[in-house]
Amino acid sequence: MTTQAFFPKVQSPIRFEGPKSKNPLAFKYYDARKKVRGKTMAEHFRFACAFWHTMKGNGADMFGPGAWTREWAAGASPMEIAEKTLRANFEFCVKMGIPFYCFHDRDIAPEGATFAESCKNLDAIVKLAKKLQKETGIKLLWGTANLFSNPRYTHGAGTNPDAHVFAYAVAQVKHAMDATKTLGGENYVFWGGREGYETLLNTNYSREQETFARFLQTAVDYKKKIGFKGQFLIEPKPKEPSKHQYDFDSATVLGFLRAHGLYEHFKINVEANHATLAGHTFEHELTVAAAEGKLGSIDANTGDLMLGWDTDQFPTNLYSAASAMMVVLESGGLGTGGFNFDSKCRRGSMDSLDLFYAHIGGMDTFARGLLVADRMLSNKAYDKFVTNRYASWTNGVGSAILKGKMDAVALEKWVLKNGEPKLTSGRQEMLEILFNDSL
Ligand code: XLS
Ligand code: CA
Ligand code: CA
Repeated sequence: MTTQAFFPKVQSPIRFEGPKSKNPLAFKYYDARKKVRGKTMAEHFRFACAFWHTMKGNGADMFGPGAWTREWAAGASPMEIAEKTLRANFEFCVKMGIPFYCFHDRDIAPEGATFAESCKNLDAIVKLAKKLQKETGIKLLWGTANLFSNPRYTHGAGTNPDAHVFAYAVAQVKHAMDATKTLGGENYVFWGGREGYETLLNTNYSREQETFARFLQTAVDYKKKIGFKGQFLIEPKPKEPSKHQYDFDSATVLGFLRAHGLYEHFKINVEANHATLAGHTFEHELTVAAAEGKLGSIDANTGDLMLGWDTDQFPTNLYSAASAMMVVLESGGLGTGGFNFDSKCRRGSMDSLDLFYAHIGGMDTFARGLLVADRMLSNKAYDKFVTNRYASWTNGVGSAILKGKMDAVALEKWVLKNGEPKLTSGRQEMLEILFNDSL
């Protein structure tokens, strides 16, 4: 593949060695070919590497700039670095056995002095990416446009008070969608990093809702125009960088799409860390999306509940992964989506070998979560529990209510005749034991 190896400490692809292995550079649970409920683990997860963290990460945090320079991040020009970084991405994915990657336009190619130059840079890198995808078999899970780093987007992109910035953002999305289409991307993501506001003293909320809808509609129209077949995804996040972000959570996004005639065109990309920032669990956000058949893809990471910000850590919590996998299994899987590691190594993990440990840990956590979810859902003591709890809706008065056959008068009559309902335990503690027993 590439002539230069950026990860010489890992000579051959990471293998599955089973739970007894003591090798930290091996999978203990993720066995790509193992079948669970009729699908291989590889098919369940469709894991992806997040270019911006894995390849571009430099240990920066909000109290310090980059702390290290990766082997591929030095070169004579921004384009030379971009090319090396792209090659490192493919080497990493191949060695990890990760079949997909995801990018923002400005991760893979540097922004130029003008819009035209930025487009030219992106086109050149996309050409190389296409070649490397072909050589390695690694595919693009999704592409997106970075509409939040450049100062021009300080007051938003699709919600900017200045129509000039709106126009720029649409032009950038157009080009990023072209790139995603050229690379056979299976999805295209919209994350509204600065689509929100800081203070109502300078904000026309209704106008911003209107222009945001127009922004998304423009993308929908362009998608149709070029025949891009990938799935559009919106990624909710309640705050950070803006104080009030419009795409607060799954429920808010679905309501917004419905209100603006955009519902059929989008699904949701649920990120675990954004769920907890919104005061929800990861599985809650997955459930809300899945309930409407809108669970499109997952950004697999975790926050730190002791820190109030988006730490984008690699997932290690088995309880959370298993809870999430129960929702994924019950909803029938992610379709064209996958599990993208929108996660970064900590500032103190400066060795590029740490990237391997991090991804292995994340993949094993989810693989184990899948096995636990399967055990829990197959447990005879559990599998009918929820169905039975709602049995009153399948016949008698419940079924008549759902069919709209019981108005308030009829229900008053029914209650007068049938008296007080009997209280039934929700058995939460018993179910928690069953869940823990499956771990
Ligand atoms: C930031 C988001 C971002 C999106 C893609 O918090 O997670 O990385 O996933 O723009
Ligand atoms: Ca994300
Ligand atoms: Ca995040």
